[in-house]
Amino acid sequence: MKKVLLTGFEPFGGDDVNPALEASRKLTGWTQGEALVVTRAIPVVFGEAIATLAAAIEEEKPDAVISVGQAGGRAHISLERVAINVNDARMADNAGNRPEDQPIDPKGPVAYWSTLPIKAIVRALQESGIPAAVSNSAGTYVCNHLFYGLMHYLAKEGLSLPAGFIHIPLLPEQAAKKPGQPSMSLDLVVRALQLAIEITLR
Ligand code: PCA
Repeated sequence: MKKVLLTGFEPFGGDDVNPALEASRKLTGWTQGEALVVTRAIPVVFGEAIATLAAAIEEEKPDAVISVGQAGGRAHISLERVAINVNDARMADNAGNRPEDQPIDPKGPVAYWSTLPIKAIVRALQESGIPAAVSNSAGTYVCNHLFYGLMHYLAKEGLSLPAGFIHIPLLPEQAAKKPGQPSMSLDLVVRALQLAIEITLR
């Protein structure tokens, strides 16, 4: 059995749900083939987000880590390619922090690549009828921050395991309050994450 740590962010920015948290809850304890999924909720707070994830990795000793966040405005599942060493918040996080133009770690490299098989996941999702694409920017808010923190932590600890970040669209009930915004059902998002997990462990 291989353990996959799947994380989902808490709600932020005035929303009362985050599809990433909802999807991760649905997948808690999911097993299929080689996979056992353990999950954690991640606060939308600079610094705390990375600390929460690092503690979870130490505790769970996973074979793979997939972090998930909401990306309003995106119509597809986004397999993030790269995490960059910057915090530049367009709005305050859930603790009121709003860093601008700051490095996440002044001594860290400029960027890290995802080590998930992003192209294979995109192909599998598309073949299953799920809109998906590679994304070349996870933004500069808490999602990119967590993604960078994840890859930096693994590098510093000398852990080479598949790890990366997936952005998902809003839920239909969120989009209903934001006319014109694309959305995706929770069932489809859950299916997409199951496929991503299966392909990552293959
Ligand atoms: N999305 C935000 C932070 C938390 C989340 O789910 C982002 O894309 O940075």
